[in-house]
Amino acid sequence: MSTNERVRELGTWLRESKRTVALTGAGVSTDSGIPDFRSPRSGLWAKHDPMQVASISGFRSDPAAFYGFWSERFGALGQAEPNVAHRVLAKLEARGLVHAIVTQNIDGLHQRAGSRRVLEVHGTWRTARCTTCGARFDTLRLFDDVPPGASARERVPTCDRCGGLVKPDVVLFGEALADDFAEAERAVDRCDLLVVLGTSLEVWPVAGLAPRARAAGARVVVINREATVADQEADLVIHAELREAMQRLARELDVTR
Ligand code: CNA
Repeated sequence: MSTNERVRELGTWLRESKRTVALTGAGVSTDSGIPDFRSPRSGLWAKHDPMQVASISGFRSDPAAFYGFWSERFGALGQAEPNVAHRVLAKLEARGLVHAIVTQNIDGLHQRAGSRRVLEVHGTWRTARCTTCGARFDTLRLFDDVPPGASARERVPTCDRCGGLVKPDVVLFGEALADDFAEAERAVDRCDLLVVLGTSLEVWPVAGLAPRARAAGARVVVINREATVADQEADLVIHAELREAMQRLARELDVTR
């Protein structure tokens, strides 16, 4: 089957389905200029050690190195705009063809594109919390009072109430998932079509949602540039750039406006 035929088949399944859940990952946002983790060369793990910059033990042992990585990323995340994949998913939801988006992304771009039911199972970068007293912060304001030329250690944000270390509300390796995950499992249990987009599906327990959907009797479709862990068990696999696949899908379902 050609990519065109596969996208047409997905269009038919979306029309037939009563409850479709989209499961998205970092690949949905690369066209917005946000690098993913595992793409060869451009992925963040090609340059950074995940255990240093994305684990709770790395955060606790060297918060300055952690924030050295993240404070640069906050700027990029704050400027990113939704792309065609986010926009088509939002339109599909508005037409009743997608019922929920379960996302591993922390960038908030689905909501910015207009999606309403978004379950952020790995949290969000926009807010942060004191690890001691739980006070909440707007991440972008965390660095407001940092003087220019401050050292990496001086840039580590601390709580203005208790002096505790402040951590962004993203789920790091070694941490429990966000509350949204239980809701995501319920949404997947009730769906009859799960469309997996832009994720290698190597991160657990999210990776378990694809076999979970199949066990509940749903069809599983994968759209990704490279092979994923879910391909073998999927009912339909579309290896393509998301921009092209989603544009074709939008034309197929007449949701281009
Ligand atoms: P990943 O393991 O990096 O996989 C991304 C997948 O997307 C890869 O298989 C790529 O081949 C594929 N891909 C990349 N760009 C495209 C494209 N334009 N078209 C089609 N396919 C593409 O990332 P996962 O999401 O699977 O891993 C889960 C991690 C990534 C979660 O913990 C996230 O928090 C984390 N993450 C999120 C963001 C974000 O919020 N935008 C960015 C980077 C990492």
